[in-house]
Amino acid sequence: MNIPEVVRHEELKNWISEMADLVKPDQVVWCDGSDEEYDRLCGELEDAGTFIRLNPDLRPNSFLARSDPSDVARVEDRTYICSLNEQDAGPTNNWMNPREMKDILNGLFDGAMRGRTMYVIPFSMGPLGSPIAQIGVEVTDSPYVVVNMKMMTRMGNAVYDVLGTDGDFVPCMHTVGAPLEAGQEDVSWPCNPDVKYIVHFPEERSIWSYGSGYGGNALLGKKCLALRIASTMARDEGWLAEHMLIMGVTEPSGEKTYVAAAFPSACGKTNFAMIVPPKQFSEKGWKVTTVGDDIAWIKPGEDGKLYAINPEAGYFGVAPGTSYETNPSAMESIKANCIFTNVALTDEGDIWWEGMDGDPPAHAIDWRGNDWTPDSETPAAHPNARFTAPAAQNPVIDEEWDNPAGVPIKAFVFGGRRSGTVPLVYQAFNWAYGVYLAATMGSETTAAAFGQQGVVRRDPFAMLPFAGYHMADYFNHWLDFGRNINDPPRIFGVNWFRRDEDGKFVWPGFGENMRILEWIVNRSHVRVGAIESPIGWVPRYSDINWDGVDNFSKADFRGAMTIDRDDWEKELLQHEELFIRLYDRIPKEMLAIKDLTLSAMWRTPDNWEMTSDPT
Ligand code: SAT
Ligand code: MN
Repeated sequence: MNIPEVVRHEELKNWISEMADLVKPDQVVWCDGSDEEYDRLCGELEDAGTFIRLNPDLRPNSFLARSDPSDVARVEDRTYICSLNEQDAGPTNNWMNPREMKDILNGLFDGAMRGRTMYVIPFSMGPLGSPIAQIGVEVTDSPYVVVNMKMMTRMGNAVYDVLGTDGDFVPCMHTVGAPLEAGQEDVSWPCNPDVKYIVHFPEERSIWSYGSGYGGNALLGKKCLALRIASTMARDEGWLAEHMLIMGVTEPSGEKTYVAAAFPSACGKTNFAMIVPPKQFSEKGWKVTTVGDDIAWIKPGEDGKLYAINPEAGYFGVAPGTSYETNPSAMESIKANCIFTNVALTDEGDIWWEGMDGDPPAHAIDWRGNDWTPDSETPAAHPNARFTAPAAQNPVIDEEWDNPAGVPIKAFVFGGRRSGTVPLVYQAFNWAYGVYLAATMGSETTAAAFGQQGVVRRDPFAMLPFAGYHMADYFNHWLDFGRNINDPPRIFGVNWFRRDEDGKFVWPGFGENMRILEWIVNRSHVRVGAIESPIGWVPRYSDINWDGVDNFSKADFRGAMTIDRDDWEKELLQHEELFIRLYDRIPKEMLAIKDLTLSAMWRTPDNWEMTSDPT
């Protein structure tokens, strides 16, 4: 094996040669992260039929990949947290004894890269050398993974300088699990349709992934390292690894406030991170800029403030529904130099998906490679089709997004998709109430039928599939963390998805969310009023800036803000179900706050009008 000179880390070299002995590839390639390497690999992917080069006039230097229909999303039921003790993984994670799991994996990985190339990918999650960043090294037999990692992380030789001779790194093993026998022809998307394992060893801080080439199953820097492993590091070391976007909100005065927000998958996180303020705001000088759209790592600074970085360097965004109407900055970000997976191909050699601006094409090739017309019964793009785009192409990227020191966070926002019960916006009374708010957040799994509520899945902190340890310990870590900060960020809940009795959304959403964001920013600087409701502080109609709105009445606002006692009694019972599931380690604060909220509900008079202006 030819080890490049830049690699001076004995432990890393040993690990790579051990792995090569195990998986038995035809050759080992140490990736340098250069543009030349990227172009060469994209060319090879084209030759192999994995990539289709898009029309260079319409979508320069961009490619389409179609995955195997069995390999289109993260596989939560195949994802494991293999801590030494089962209790440490908690009831919300799959667990197996680490020794048993190692036996399985060693068997599966033995010879798994036969007939293929083993790539070694050095990468940094976060700006190189940032005190908040972490280094990983991924070994993979998928060149598709290599080129995606180049966009999603800081990848390349510079990582070895940071690593030196004895720096820490997270070893990430990945194989598509499809070895090639001599003479066997490859397929365009190799994977193992029958066997998949996405495995984390939190004590050892290592990741093993087998059988999938898609997204978070295979790009191991993202959900596996930056959330599951990092959350355990954060617990042990006193910081936070969160499923949050980070945005900068600039006011007409020039003051900028950074806000971090957590939403479960498919609640429009990327859109919110790139929100376009309504004309009445932008004309006055309001601006929103993006630090990150998916993950935040947050550490207390010497000055007592909390500093956040986006550990990623690209966006792996859901394509369907993305348009100039819903997210112009995302559309600008994907004009060139992108990889598209499982979207449709137009006759002109461009991409298309459901929800894109304009009319659907009269004919296209769908994500399975079949002819498609608007009359077809199946969608042209897979619902989980993705774009991979460099963050630097985002026209509203924050100027501090790459700052190794991070940006100071002033507010945390938590939101789910709820057709009822949860008001448009409310602010937790204090840190512990905020932890409660986040711990009990939920989202509806299925689109709600008219007038009916869908099924609510509790998704604490939007971390249900991503917490690398016992969820109740995670709540405890948040409580502890807040105890040690003098002036912690304020915590808010939002719900853009409430519906009326006719099933219609009560809040217009999109750019109008800026009005709620302004209140959040003002509240986090303690400079606007609010009134007390049983669940937290809420704005009066007059506390929100309605400039330029003529079709949202005070009554509409009341509809969006209602906190109904019967609904909340049911809601609190559902919180209790979550707590019972986590009973062995649930912090007593959670139970106390539930009881306090219930008694506050009962102390509130029946005719209480929280949206009335006290004049
Ligand atoms: O595939 S990813 O895990 O990167 C995205 C997602 O499913 O949230
Ligand atoms: Mn996500």
